[in-house]
Amino acid sequence: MTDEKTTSRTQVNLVGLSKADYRGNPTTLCQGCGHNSISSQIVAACYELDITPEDIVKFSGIGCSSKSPTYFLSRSFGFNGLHGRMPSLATGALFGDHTLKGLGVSGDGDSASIGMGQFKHVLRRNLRFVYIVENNGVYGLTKGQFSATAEVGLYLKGQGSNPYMPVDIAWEALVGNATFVARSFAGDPKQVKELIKAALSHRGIAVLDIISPCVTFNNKDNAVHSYAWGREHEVALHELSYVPRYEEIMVEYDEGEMEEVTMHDGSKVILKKLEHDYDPCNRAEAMRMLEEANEKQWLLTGLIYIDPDQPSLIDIYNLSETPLNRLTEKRLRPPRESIQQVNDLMF
Ligand SMILES: Cc1ncc(C[n+]2csc(CCOP(=O)(O)OP(=O)(O)O)c2C)c(N)n1
Ligand code: SF4
Ligand SMILES: [Mg+2]
Repeated sequence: MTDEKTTSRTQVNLVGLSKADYRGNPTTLCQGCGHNSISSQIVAACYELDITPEDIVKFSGIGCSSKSPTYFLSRSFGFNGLHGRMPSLATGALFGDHTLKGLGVSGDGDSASIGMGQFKHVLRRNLRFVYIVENNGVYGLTKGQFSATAEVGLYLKGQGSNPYMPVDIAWEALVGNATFVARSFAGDPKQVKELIKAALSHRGIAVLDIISPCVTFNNKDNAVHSYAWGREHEVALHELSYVPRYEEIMVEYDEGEMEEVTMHDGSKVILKKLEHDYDPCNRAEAMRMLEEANEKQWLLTGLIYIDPDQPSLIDIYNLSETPLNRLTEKRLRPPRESIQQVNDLMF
């Protein structure tokens, strides 16, 4: 056994678990698939945040990406839904038990094609939910057809040239009133991990559009969703380090201005700014930056937008502190007098 493996088995976090307790089954995806790298960062983020795996519930739709919840957090409950239907499944389950943290993995086909309607509506409801789109520009599972996020003019063997303009997941999330919008690249594991940690602490919908290359069907160097293009064009909005409340604040970057964003639950996202003085609370500026990035062909990564103050779906319905699925029959059944009062009001 290597030193690294021994350490990861023996070192435990604040809830007494080792990193191995957060892993899932061995992956069956292609070697080098970006989705595998994202699964590893979900494992690392949950371990570092000291989350008890049983407090998370996983969701997905259909696709290679949607298979990946099997490869992390095997101690958490998981629901593999129908194609494009992850949001309604998650809404129902989290409404039933709002004490669980919801984490969903979808694909660009699953969210930007068949599931676009569901995607848009879960945003405006502000469900407390981490919504990861593993975006590779193709339908990987069904052998590489263009998805709605593929760039116009992309040429793929067996598909020809894509004639359509692409859907931009981050843009759709922003105009759809998502309260947390971020973009990253599977080849940048540190940024992916920090963004997942921040998303897990957000009290509303957190959309992470992660460019995740399909090494089998869409990884030519000139393709926007490839490793080579991503590495060459990535422009980070800021260096990002998420620091939970109970950890000592450590800053590992040398220079530059710092900005602290206070989330609804008091936790913090610490941003180190590069030369551009970027404010992720400014929605209009976020839109302008995305538009400029598209024009200049930058892969803009980092926390693009956050609004920690919007009420979530659970706040809007003013649900009882005890989750609905744990209310006893006695508490669910109103007394005879209350029913009489309602009836009296109606007739
Ligand atoms: C209702 C329905 N229509 C079509 C399919 C076929 N199908 C399975 S996965 C998929 C696309 C998956 O693409 P994406 O979400 O991008 O995931 P990836 O495999 O690229 O990770 C399609 C069209 C299906 N399973 N169900
Ligand atoms: S076909 Fe593409 S998306 Fe699917 S597992 Fe292989 S590399 Fe990943
Ligand atoms: Mg895809």
